[in-house]
Amino acid sequence: MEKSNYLRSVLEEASAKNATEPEFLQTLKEVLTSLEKVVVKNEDYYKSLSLLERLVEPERIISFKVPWVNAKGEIKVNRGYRVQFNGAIGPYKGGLRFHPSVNQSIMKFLAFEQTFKNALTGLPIGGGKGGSDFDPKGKTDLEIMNFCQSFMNELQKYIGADVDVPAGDIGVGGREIGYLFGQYRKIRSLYEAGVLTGKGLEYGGSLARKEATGYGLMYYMREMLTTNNIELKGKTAVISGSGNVAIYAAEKAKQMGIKVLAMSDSNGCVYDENGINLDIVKEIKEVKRGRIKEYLNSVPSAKYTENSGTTPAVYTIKADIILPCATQNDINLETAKILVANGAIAVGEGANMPTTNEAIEYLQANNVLVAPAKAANAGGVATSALEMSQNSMRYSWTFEEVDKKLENIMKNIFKQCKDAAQEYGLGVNYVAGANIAAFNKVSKAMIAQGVI
Ligand code: NDP
Ligand code: 2IT
Repeated sequence: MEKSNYLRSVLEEASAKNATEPEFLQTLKEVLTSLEKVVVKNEDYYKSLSLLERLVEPERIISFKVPWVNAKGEIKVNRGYRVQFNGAIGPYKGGLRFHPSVNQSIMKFLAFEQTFKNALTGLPIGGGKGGSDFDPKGKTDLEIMNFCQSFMNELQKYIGADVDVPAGDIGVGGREIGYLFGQYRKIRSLYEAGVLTGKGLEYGGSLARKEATGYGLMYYMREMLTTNNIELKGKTAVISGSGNVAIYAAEKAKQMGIKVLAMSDSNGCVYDENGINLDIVKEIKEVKRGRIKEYLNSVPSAKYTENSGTTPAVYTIKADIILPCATQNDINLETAKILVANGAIAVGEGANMPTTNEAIEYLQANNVLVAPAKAANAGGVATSALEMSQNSMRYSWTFEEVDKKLENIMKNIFKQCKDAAQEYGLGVNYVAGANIAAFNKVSKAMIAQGVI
């Protein structure tokens, strides 16, 4: 294959410049490498515009102090971020993550991926991401509220319905969005519904937003499998995670006739040979905010395995469909080898970058279909964009209307991945297909708007 010297030099320069940011470098390598054939075709043109150099540099990185008072009256300080990566297609859009692991590298990788993902939705949204190294685990409601209010005191300077529209991600769900929205409304003395998405249904939220990422993942999976003549009905699945994405992926999988054998959290996984009972998982995670291990209190016949080593226990369970819906780099090369040995057919990335670059290569080389995160989990942000549309119209669609739009969007996203892979002779490499299709859109928008 012809190589692009331009692409290689941009990657080298970016690697040197971002040497201390491994997650950001990982996504840059995956994306740029998969664009080789596209860049080779337009080498001189892109080089003359310094297009790739401009693509890999965030438009703006905001970092701020978040002081707050805990239930004991102690003063705590966390660090907040918002990375506004690329606004060529629309206002910056992307979630907020509250997790102790949050740092600038993770924020940049997520915001970069979000730019590509949002382009694939076909809706007018640019790419951004934010969050904090705050750990919500074990905090009281009041502590969460205090933190969210302090976080918003600063964040409000940088967001707005036509500027930047945050939503949820790990550790940020309906409760947090409510507190963030309340504080924004108080500070600005303004009811600006479209400033945040994932809102409660009583104050401007969209029906089906909560379900959208997981449902969308399964709509994409169905397109991918049926295109490859594989029936979904009767298959088995395991799901890493038991948060928002995992729960609604499991719900839709079950509706499609797939048996979900196991789900997990960061401590370990539960295996239920009769299929996971989602009502129990919802009660544990959405109501009690407990641990997945508690599933055994309701289903004593289920098995719980604590995580140990570098392969989360959930991936040692044999299943046809593997749905990583927890966090980044959950599936490394060693885990990919276990999945292949166990006869997995497909991996659907509900989480962002859950599979390392080496693991993706190994899975694809061994005929496991990979549904790439940027495409397969885009249903969440797409439905956020539908929430923004409803807010602008001061109107709301029914659950069925939103769900139907989501399904069509996911079908269209899969088609873009498939067509781009075909055009460049990449077979069923939908990972490259997603990157190419998204790049084509973002790059055209950037070129049209000049050097800004
Ligand atoms: P939640 O906070 O609702 O759930 C996260 C789940 O992942 C929990 O079960 C958590 O377990 C588990 N987990 C395991 N290991 C880790 C780890 N090291 N760090 C963080 N979580 C871990 O988050 P979401 O379901 O919203 O997000 C899951 C993934 O999906 C993330 O990668 C997110 O970026 C992505 N995503 C989310 C979208 C959304 O709309 N929410 C849209 C598109 C992608 P524990 O409780 O033990 O921490
Ligand atoms: O990773 C993601 O796409 C999200 N966390 C959802 C972002 C959004 O704006 O709904």
